[in-house]
Amino acid sequence: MNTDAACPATPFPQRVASAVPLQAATTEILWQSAEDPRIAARLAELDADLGQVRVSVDAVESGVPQLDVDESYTLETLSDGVRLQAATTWGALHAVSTLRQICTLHDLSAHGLSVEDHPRFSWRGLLVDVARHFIPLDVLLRVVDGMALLKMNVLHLHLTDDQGFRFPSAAFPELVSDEAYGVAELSMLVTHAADRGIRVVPEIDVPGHVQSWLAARPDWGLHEIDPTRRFGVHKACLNPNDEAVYAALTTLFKEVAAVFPDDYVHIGGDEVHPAWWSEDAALQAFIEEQGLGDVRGLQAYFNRRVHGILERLGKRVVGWDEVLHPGMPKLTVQNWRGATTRDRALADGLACIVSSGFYLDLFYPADVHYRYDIALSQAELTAQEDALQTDLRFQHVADGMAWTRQWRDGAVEAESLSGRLLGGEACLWSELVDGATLETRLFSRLPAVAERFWSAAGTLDADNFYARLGPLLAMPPFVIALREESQLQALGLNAAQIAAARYLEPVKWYARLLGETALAARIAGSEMPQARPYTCDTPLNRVVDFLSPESLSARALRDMEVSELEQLAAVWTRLEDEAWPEDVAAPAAALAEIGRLLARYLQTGEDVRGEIGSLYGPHGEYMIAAVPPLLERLAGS
Ligand code: TNX
Repeated sequence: MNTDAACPATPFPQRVASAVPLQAATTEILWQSAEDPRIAARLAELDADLGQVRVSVDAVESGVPQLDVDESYTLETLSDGVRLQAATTWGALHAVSTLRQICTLHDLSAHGLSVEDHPRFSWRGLLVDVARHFIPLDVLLRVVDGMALLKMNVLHLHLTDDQGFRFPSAAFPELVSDEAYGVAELSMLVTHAADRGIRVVPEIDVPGHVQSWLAARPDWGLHEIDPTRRFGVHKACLNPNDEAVYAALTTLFKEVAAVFPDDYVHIGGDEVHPAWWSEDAALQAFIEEQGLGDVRGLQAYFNRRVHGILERLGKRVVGWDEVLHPGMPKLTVQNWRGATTRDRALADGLACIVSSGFYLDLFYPADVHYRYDIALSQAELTAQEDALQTDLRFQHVADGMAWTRQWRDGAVEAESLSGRLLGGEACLWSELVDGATLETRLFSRLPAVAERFWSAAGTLDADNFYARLGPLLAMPPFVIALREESQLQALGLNAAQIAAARYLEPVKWYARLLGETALAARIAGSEMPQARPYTCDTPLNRVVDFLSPESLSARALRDMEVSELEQLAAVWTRLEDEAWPEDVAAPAAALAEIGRLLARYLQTGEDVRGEIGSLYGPHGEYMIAAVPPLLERLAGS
């Protein structure tokens, strides 16, 4: 049986017919096979008395995990303890994660339990962008712990970009940002991850997204360029017709391979700005001479060269979906620009990792990610993309979302898709995320993605998922509500303000990142990154930064008793009496007005839905998350 990743409460815990309550005072491991130190360590961390844990692991693994290892396991409660069986350490580690969830969220002793579990996809990843904002090692270690609890198995580190270079190159120290990891730190991360069944895949993004490199090494590009703190697509690009560039990449990737033992290396390849290459006479002559066609063909040439370098290092290579081209080497394609690049990759016989639908930087609620099943047909997935534009929650960004339809150019109709769907990756780009804000941003929605990648295709009941999500998010290392509360307290909010702020959410999609001017420019077809409101130096220290992107308080309004609604309405009407941070004053006033409208409805039965709906937002960078569930609640009552 295939079961849930996020919380194994459903559907699997089945009462074993003869189960008697567990009478355990201590946990004692009885090895039925060779002792497995990794399993012993994880079991020792469980804060529970499990009795005798009989562990049988056919293949005890001491190295790093790889794609396609056997991750299946079985668990069973016995009268005096638990039986855990797995073909490999990797499967046994998942069994311990399941046990940890059960011990925390349920009463193990009351459950006769029989679980037979395995993942649906073997690549269940998370990208963390450590380049735009540096993410300290201790945060990454907790990210790994959270991934392990969700049975995810690939941490993709986006190590380099225009704004930062976080890999500690000894050969090219001039590239390395002031804030970067040490080799020992990265090795510790790799070990910490492997001990939890997680691979670490490094990304060195080339040939675009390299302004940080070229500011230090202009000889690898075509023009002198300053360092940048701005976001957006930059023109800086490596010179693809310079042997010194390939020599440097050979040296750099050797260093990367020495630190990251995984079979895969990611070479980026996204958003290569055409300006430098198309305006350079020598490169145009090179394109002509080599019959490459255009700058896209030139990127395919570059990719073939880089693929060759990595192949000689024994690596397999992943690239973003812009690498798709008739002249491309055999790369694994990571889809991100909407659903259709998945089928373009699969139609070319390539392996594919799906990330469109799982962008955690877009502030989407979990249900959006939860229903995006990566094995659905292209037509079903594009229909889901289109549906977001008519979803009330995304009305304020519907025009921007419609702009992404251009990504469907070149879509193929699936006649035969011979490539392999390896799995998927959630992505957390960090323009608006730093070490202090990452965990709330990430863990609030990651369980939805993890469950999508692990569980059976039919596990799609969002209400059921949300019923399990709240308790799960209270577990370490997630502790969403606790972290949110202490960070809002540190901003000076009192308890009433924190409770009210929990009915707000950040605006959706790229509305924060682009701001009004750049958003309008993008829709009009001329992106103006200089008009973006945020840079690397903008402090991420306001309420909007610490709030969970999805308000579970708001969701709970759908089922609230009338008496509770009355109390809430009364509390909201008084919100303007509080001293609010400047950017929260407007949404707080709107919530107060909604309180008055709700009170009026509850007293008179008058239809106030139109007025409540008109207060939804945006109010600066906030939406009143309470509005959509309230409208639903009022429609139903
Ligand atoms: C596009 S997604 C990018 C990233 C940005 C993201 C959000 C992808 C492969 N490239 O460099 O962080 O948009 O702005």
